[in-house]
Amino acid sequence: KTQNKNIEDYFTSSKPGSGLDLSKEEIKKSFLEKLFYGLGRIPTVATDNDYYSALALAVRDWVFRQYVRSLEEYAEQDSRGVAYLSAEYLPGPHLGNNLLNLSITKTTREALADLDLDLDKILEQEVEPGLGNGGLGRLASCYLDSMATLGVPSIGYGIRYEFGIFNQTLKDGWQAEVTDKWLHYGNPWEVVRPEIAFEVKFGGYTEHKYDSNNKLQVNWIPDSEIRGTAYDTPILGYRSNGIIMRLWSAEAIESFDFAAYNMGDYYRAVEKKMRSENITKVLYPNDENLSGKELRLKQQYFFVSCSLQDIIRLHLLQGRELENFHEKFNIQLNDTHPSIAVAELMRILVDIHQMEWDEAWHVTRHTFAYTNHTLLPEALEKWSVNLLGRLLPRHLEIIYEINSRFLNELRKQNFSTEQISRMSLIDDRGEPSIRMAHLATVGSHKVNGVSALHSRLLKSMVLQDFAELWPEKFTNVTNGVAHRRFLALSNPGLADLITRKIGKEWLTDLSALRNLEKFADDKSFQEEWRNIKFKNKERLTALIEERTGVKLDPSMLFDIHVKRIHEYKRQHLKVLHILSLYLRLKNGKGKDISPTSFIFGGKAAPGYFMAKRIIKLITAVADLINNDPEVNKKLKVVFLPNFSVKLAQQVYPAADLSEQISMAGKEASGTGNMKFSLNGALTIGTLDGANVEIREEVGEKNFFLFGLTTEEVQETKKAGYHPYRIYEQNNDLREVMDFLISGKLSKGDKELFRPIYDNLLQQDPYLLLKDYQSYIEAMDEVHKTWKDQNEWAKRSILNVINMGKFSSDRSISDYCEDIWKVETVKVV
Ligand code: CRA
Repeated sequence: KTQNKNIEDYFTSSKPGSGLDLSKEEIKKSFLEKLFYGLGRIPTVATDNDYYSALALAVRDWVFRQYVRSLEEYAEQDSRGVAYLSAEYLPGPHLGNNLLNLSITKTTREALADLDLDLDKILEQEVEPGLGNGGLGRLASCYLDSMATLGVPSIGYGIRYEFGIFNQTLKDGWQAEVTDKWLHYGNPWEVVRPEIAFEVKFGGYTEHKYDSNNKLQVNWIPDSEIRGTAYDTPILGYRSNGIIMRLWSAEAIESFDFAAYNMGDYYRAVEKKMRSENITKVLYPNDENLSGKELRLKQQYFFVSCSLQDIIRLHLLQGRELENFHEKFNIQLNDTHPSIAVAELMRILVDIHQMEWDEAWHVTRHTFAYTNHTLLPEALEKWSVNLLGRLLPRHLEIIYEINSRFLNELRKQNFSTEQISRMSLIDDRGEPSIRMAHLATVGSHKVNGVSALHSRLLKSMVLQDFAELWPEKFTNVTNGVAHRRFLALSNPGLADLITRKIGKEWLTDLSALRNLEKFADDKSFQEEWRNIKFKNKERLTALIEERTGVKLDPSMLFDIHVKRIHEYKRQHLKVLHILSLYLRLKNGKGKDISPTSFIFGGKAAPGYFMAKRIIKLITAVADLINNDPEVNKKLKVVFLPNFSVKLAQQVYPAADLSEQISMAGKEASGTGNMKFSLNGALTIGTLDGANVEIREEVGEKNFFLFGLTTEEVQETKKAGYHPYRIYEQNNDLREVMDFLISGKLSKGDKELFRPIYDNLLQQDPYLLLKDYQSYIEAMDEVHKTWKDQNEWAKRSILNVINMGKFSSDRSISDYCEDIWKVETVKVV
């Protein structure tokens, strides 16, 4: 660390000014300076991407101002901090959101117009970082937004994947994956910190020795080592603090293979370098069986190890002792992906800093908190003992030690052998493996689910034994969404109307939307409301036509199902409904059907056979219906490829109906459900995840409910479920099902959709047939309600104004109070 009095004096005397509310002239000047001298471009050669980069660089400076001001505040207050560990982030485009948070969107638009440039065109240039799969990654980004806005001293740690989630295209109606090259045109938002770099070890063996004080000393002798370098992206809150998202990128340690190098085997040395850099090359698309994937475990340990080393560095830099590490830092584990951190912190404290085991364990347990995001058995992470022991031999020993102490405790408390083997961190039925959720639970002081229902099920099913042992450890934090991005930024029409009526308070307190209640019945307000929705639908219609060639009619009901494609989310139940409408129309029984456009979007994991076939089914149904003049005035179907945050921002504002139709008990929370309602869509849904709470908030009348409850699902399965019987008894359903294998969807190929047909008739694990009739009836109710446009508008308004609870600001406040116990410090 260099001491430079002059610079320090300058810094303290010229307190960094605010980055907010800049003037048109300031913006213009910075933009042009970045273009000319930051990028070295002259007007004759500058491209749209140069304009985008120049503006991004200018904006980044202002965001950093807010960040620097925040750091000063935190240092002064000596606050307790939060490190959010997440293997995934989906920030979405940064530029528009930062302009909004700096309150300079309008001024920037004017500044650029003076230069004959169009802000919207420049915004369009941004390629978003696709560093996540879906809900979990997007949630992490919403949380960074709210942590910044609320002034939580915090940092988000993750992985800088060179290739993020694949881009989805359609080939002959099937999903085809294309590599995501988000860094191709550079990334103006990040700053590399070559001096914030840590070494991470892998493999090898351990040596156990007693030192002169007869204390056991364990030495890990790895067989390879790589370096992780920090890349920082500043994240700005709304007219508030800046925080850092710090992503680690792997690189080889040059000197590692000196032997080979010196022997003249230059190529082998470089080859090895390339291999170690593989660690952060690509994000794993989820839903596949990841348990054997060595590189995935390497990614997890790599980013955890870098992050912990960094947090400890920050702690020691402030002259503190490790004994009170937990009093200064909270580390939140976003699912089990970073849960190896429990063993890693123990290793650092015990092996490197010579702390006694018991004290280290006390510090560790009080540092971590764990959020569970899923009950799906196939998604609960387990690592084979064999693999983990080979990659992380010392961690395996530590996990065994944690486990043996834990199980001893249980024995002392007279737990049964059966219970003890259920709770063990090691599952030794079959190939021995480590239950990462157990490791995270034992190593944390709080465990939370992501909706009231999910947290309840977590306690009564997956972690039941633990919840009985430590009831106070378990809590709920219902998910929330960044309402500034998903309403203020992406639905400017609606945001404007709201602000005109009730002022800007809702931007920082979403529950202020309740002040609109008096307008819910006001006819002229309803009309304005409807006009805004219509304009949003026109915009989406244009985009869909451009991307797919299908032209929708914005006066139709826009019925939208966007999310990852997964059987439990039941996109194929929606398809059965569409086919039932099609057949009704064909049979001349369709007079009650309201003209509807069905819009689907979402990626399937590349190795997920059924999900990919469901996409093909949707596109086949779309081809059939859109090209049939007998029905295509009333029905249109479209699959919008490559769903992303950027696309989502155009989709939610244009929705009339939000499909949230997972089998009850499977969707931990959902967050798309919140974004739809926030933009005035009504929901058709089951009592699953956060749907339950959304329905509570918006009122039963304003939510189309159908389907079995979680308890009924369990009972149905217990009693022995026979989907074939339902098929036999329900004529309409039978007609729809048989249509799947009639060949009419597939140019005569009767086998194409047979896997779906067979699966539903023989197993139907997600109870589509069981919920079918109830869904059809609820949809009929939707179509009836749509015919009364005033009533629909009223319900839409009531949805939006009751969304206060679902801001991620509320979620983060809950985390602060219940789990992190941190004070917020806001700079303005
Ligand atoms: N797939 C859940 O399934 C939830 C998000 C965020 C998920 C969603 O219902 O809204 O997390 N679970 O909490 C998950 O990723 C590993 O588990 C998701 O995105």
